[in-house]
Amino acid sequence: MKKKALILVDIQNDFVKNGSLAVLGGEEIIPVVNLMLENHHNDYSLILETQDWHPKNHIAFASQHRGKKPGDVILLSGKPQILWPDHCIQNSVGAQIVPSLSQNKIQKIIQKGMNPRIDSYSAFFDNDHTSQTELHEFLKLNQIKELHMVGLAFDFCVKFTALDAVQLGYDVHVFTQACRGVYLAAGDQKKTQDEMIEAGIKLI
Ligand code: VGL
Ligand code: ZN
Repeated sequence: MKKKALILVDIQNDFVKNGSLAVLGGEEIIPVVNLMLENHHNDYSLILETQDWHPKNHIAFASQHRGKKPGDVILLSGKPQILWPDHCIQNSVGAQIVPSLSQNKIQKIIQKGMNPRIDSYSAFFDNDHTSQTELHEFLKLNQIKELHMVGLAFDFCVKFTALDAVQLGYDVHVFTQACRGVYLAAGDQKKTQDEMIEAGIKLI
């Protein structure tokens, strides 16, 4: 049997109702994830949570750019970067894991987005792929071959974490009932799903 890990992506106060970057219906995934944790925790060798964890001067915040607002796009080293409202600032309430999530089964938290100069949607690599978190090493150490993912936001951190995971050789399954997306443009949900399926990610 392949060893499996469950990764809960960015289930943090700022991404649910009343959060600064609230994802529509983000809080609806909490009971679904809690049920998975309750009923299926024995299927997993590891259960991890990722945490967006930005310094307050992060370059992806619109507040750091004169005359820019959330949703605007700038070029960073020639690559488009969407600007966001300030969110998940280190040690703030908004950065905390949503308190109604059952956290007693979570064995490790992987933080990301700490470098103020570059964004990091994926829990494996920064967006320019030059530096990586401890996630891959930790999964290798535990001989994990299969990853199941849930969380926020489907079209950003879940997507890029899943895409990197496939690239790294994991068998990746995403439970869409326990995900919600930002969907900046009409059709983004379908586009994200197609992209993930094309990459070999299994959508459940
Ligand atoms: C996320 C935008 C900015 C996410 C994080 O968790 O999907 N999205 N930072
Ligand atoms: Zn962020």
